[in-house]
Amino acid sequence: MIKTKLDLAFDWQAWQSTPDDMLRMDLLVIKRILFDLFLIHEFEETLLRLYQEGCVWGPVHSSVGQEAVAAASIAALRKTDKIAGTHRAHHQFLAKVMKHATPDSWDPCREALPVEASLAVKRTLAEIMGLAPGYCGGRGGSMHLRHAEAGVIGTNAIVGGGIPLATGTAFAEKFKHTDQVVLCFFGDGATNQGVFHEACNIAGIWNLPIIYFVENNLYAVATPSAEVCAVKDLSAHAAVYGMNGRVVNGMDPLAIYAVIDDSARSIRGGGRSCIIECKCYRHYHQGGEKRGSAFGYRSRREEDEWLERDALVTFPAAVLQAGLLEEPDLLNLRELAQSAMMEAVDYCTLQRNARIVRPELWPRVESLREGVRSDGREWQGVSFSDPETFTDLVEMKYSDAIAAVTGRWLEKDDRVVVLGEDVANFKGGAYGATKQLPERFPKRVLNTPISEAGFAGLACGAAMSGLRPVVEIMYPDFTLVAADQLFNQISKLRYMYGNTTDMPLVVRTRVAIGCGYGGQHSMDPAALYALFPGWRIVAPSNALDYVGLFNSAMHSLDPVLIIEHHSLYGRKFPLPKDNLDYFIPFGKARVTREGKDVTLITYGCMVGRCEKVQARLAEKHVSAEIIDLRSIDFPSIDYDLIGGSVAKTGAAVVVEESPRSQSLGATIANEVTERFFEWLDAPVLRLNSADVPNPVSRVLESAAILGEEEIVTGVMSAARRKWNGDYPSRRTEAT
Ligand SMILES: Cc1ncc(C[n+]2csc(CCOP(=O)(O)OP(=O)(O)O)c2C)c(N)n1
Ligand SMILES: [Mg+2]
Repeated sequence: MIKTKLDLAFDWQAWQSTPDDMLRMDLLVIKRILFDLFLIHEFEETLLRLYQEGCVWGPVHSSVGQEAVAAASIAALRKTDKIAGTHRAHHQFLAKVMKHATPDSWDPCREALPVEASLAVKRTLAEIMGLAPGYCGGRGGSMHLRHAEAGVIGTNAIVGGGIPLATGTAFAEKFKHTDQVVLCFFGDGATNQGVFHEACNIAGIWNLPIIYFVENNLYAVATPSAEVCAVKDLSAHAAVYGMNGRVVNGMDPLAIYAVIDDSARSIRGGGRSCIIECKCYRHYHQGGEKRGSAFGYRSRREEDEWLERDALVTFPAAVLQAGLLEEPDLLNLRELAQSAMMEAVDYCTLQRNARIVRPELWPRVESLREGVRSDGREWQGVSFSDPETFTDLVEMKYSDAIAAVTGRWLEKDDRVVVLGEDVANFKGGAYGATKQLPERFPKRVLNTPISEAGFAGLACGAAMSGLRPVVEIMYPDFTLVAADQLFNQISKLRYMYGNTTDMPLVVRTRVAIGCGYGGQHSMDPAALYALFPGWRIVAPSNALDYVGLFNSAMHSLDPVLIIEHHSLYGRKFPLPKDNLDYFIPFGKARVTREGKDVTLITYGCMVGRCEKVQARLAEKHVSAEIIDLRSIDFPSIDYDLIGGSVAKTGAAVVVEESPRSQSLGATIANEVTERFFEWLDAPVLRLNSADVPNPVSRVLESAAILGEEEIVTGVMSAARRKWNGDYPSRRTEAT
């Protein structure tokens, strides 16, 4: 056996400053770092007092102990660079908004605080207190801060959840050929989350302009980092993602500044992304004002040692010792920070017998439901088509129509990018849905790693940063692998960030029920996505609808799920010749077949199955009206059309291919009953496939799937109940 020792091609360094570095630093930068240090500290201590006084609702994860990390790292960025943070992000947020609100030439030792900067402190406090003047109108609070103009993409309360978004922003910046860098902050705990690794992998292969910055404060709540990670230095992870790794002391502002400055420069010049680990300490417990030792997971001695090393003590002392500033300068800086904070407290609170929140600053309760989705401004001036009126039609396969309309968008909108597994292989994806697009748009149709959470989250960040991603999730079941990104992030962030972002992305996925692929490849995802109201969902039952709904999806400022079905892929449908640009509105269903006895409410591939059943029902003297819902997220279901139909037929059956427990039907049936009870002559019936994970065996699978025969039987029973047990045939004869 020949064993050869292998080396990782990995540039790994620890950085530490020397007294000489201090002398080489720009004095203005030192003053700014000092000011930010004092301001962040003052802010956090004041916030904890407000919290104890009952003025702050929700947790306060203070950054006391980690002030220098944010102050120095953000000092090394440009104003236009972006940052993302976590549940513990007041320090980063404040440093970035202050950078935005002050001129680069502002000298905090000599000049007053600019008005915009004073307002930035006030608005940051207001947001954390849940007040209307906050950057997200109080919707986000302490853990979900966003200020896009200042370059704060957003902070995130899901540990690790924001990392793919930040990576998506870096992707967008590279795609747009800017030279901006993203600094993505997170804790040691987040490095054990899968999305951290998925995002790093994508950033590594695409060499994205991002710095992953681990604030390793040694604990995740009360769990020591060493107990949950076998690697001592977390930047070692960089080795496997083709990145550079750096370690720096969080109490050494000069080293932090230098390492960020160096990394950002290198990235702007096309160099590798990197993972920087900053060893630091939070002096308090996870949240609130007690020390960690009060909970027994660390010792007072350890805490006291870190307090002695605290940058808030050591850095000003080093600046004095170097003779760069005098004691009165430091006093000035401290007073400036304190007065900015006092003004912010006065802005947000009143001192009566006790301190209270200024009542006039609470958000309007009437605004509660605003901002879950776009206000619809994107639809002004858009004219919609009724495809029934089209003449001059040509035949096209459903899958070719997907590729054609996607290609049309790639052609006409340079913000569009297509992402997914194998989308650029086989000349157009595993099932032809991107046919010919890889060769026409090689830089915009991109194969991703098998990394659903990573690329769904990347699309989220990219959409928030001005791109229009189209993401293919190969099988809907894989949604569950990316659930946090799709549901906690994509669906909720517009609302949580106070309607300060749009989320224009499209997810396409192809249902494969009926292919023998089994229980992990046979999901109808409609009901799952419908649980999260940020999502719009369409399920085009034919190519004509596909094109019109795809166009609306691409134009929408909300995330849209397009549910395709394998049984439609190979079928040909009419399409207007030379016109792939028409829009079909969301929320408009269609009667595909008229009838007078019972309304079948359905969508997607079941439309065709119901149409086939209609003839068999007619033989049994039951006349069925078929409604193709098209839009199937709950707020978009076209109850006007359904109501009109039910008023005529007096009976409704919801027909879905999904198992009963994973279907939209319960909600639809309930709404129809509540809204149209007086018109109903029978309870609303639901027909679904069997409640089992789809079995592979051909016999079992076809027994599981709701087939024509069962639809006939189900609809007949609805008709019988409508006619009080009379057989439809007798009733028909009688009328
Ligand atoms: C996915 C997820 N799991 C658990 C939590 C609960 N939680 C909030 S903060 C935290 C610790 C995070 O530790 P770390 O990443 O080291 O950041 P630090 O708090 O030390 O800044 C945990 C477990 C969460 N918010 N999200
Ligand atoms: Mg930690």
